[in-house]
Amino acid sequence: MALLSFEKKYRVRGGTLIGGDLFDFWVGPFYVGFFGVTTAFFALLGTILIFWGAAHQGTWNPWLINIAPPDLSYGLGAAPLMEGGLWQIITICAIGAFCSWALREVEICRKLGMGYHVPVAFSFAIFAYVTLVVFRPVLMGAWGHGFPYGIFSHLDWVSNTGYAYLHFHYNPAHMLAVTFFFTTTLALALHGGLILSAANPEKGELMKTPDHEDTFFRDFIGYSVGTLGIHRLGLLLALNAGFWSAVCIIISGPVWTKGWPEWWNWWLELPIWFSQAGV
Ligand code: UQ2
Repeated sequence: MALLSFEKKYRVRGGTLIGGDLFDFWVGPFYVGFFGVTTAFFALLGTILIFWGAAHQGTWNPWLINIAPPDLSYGLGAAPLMEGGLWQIITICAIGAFCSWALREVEICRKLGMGYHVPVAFSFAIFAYVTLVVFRPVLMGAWGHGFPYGIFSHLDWVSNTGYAYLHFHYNPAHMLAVTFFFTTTLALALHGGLILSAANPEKGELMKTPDHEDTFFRDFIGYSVGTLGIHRLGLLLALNAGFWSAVCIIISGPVWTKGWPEWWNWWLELPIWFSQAGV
């Protein structure tokens, strides 16, 4: 179907979650929708508040702008605007914008009669963010455990939080998350390379088909995961990367308060080792 007739067929009203026909229209190429409006509202307000906070701090150096969460002494209460209150409102704006964006994806999926894979995937990213700034701080009893909004400041937070558990790479969930991140890049590199190699033939030759893609990997490693399979695999790998990232940070503090290297003592304590007298 040509693009123009496709749009004529599918750019129709309906499929909205709330509000009915309100905002159920397009502005140029963009679908507006109720959640487009709420996304714009939260994103704009949050961004303005970051700039407002920067103005009060007296730095416009983009590397140094820092909107910090409240001091731990405020616990889970509301803090004064310039002492973490701004961070609290900006966090609400961020969550409002991210969730609105996900629901906007849902509405567009419904209009087109597609599956919800994209909003489901995005929800894993939202879950990882909300774990950092809401779930873990709530479990640890203070908003001050959230990470600060700033380029260098959030890097310092990651480093400090890592060292608080002595060596974060010994965190088993962190190991899983890192492994999934790397495997995602491996899968995307293989897939991107394979598609481009088939789609870019020698000058004057025709583009190759998926049979060539299958055959390359069958010749190469005796197995092809398939054209649909590689996308299932990619989604599975990417979602696991985000999921285990959230798990690795939520267990650091609420579940395990010691250094992560010490967690592995269960291995040394297995009753399978030859005992030494008195040990
Ligand atoms: C494949 C296939 C694709 C692909 C890729 C493969 C025709 C176009 C990349 C090969 C992938 C395999 C064998 C899985 C590798 C496993 C991990 C965990 C990275 O067979 O089908 O479709 O893009």
